[in-house]
Amino acid sequence: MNWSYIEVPLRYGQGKHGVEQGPSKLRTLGLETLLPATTKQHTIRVLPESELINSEEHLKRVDGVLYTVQELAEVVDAEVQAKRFPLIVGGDHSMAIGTLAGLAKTGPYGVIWVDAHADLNTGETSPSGNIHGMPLAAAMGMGDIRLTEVGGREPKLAPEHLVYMALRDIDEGEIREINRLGIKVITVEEIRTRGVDVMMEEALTYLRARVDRFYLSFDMDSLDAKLVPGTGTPVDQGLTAAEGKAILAEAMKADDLIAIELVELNPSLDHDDTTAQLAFELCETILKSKENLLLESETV
Ligand code: NNH
Ligand code: MN
Ligand code: MN
Ligand code: MN
Repeated sequence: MNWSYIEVPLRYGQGKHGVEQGPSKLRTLGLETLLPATTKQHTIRVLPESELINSEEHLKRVDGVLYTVQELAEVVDAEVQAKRFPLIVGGDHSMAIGTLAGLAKTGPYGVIWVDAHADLNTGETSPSGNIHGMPLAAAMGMGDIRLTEVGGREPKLAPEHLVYMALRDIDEGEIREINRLGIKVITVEEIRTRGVDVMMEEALTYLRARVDRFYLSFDMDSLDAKLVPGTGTPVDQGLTAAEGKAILAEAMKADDLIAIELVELNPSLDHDDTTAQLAFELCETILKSKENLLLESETV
């Protein structure tokens, strides 16, 4: 497998400084040593703060988000077309507007969204105006046209091609939409009682009945608040570290997985690098997955 490593130092999708340093923090911890030598590396550009026009209460810093996700969409598309496997690290979750739009260029795909939050708000339903709570709505064609038209007019994702995992902090408007659209939700409780492998199998069976490839987006706040002080919006009753790693390891076993994304590490909020260390270990789980090691040794 040929890897593509994409850093997205974006923070404009939410209000807290520091999340833009996620990728550089992972590098400090030694991430580069985990990347196979042939990995194609990219760092997506962000708009300098001095050029930001922060005028819209319902879509905060929208120009800053758009600047980055447009480029990310192009890079993700190019990498997938070049048959490389992107590992995309953030940065806040608004960047997924770009990932979702980039993947859509080559046709339908499924999504496993591992997150405490649904990220299904529009400017109208959002309690915060933060775009990191909106990427899935934008991808489904809901909300402001500037967000829905990143990468083209057509919706980038169908509601029946999405599975949530670890969801537990959902806004009113989002609950309405999840019910209206019939989106599949897997809770922490189900993961705990039935097991990660069983629930991943269920998610993949659901998606495979509908699409022939999928991507996984992992928000650090899917993990329990106690484990992740270094994320912007921690939520109690989340996944354990072992469960998070097992989800990623299971996903990596699937040969129809086309991309993976890790977001919302905020080193400025962290305590003694605990969240950063955990994010590093999650990357390690991804990059050292069995299948990858197998392929690596084959080429030696
Ligand atoms: N639902 C809230 C909002 O839209 C919080 C979203 N925060 C996240 N999402 N971290 O993953 O503002
Ligand atoms: Mn999120
Ligand atoms: Mn979240
Ligand atoms: Mn379909």
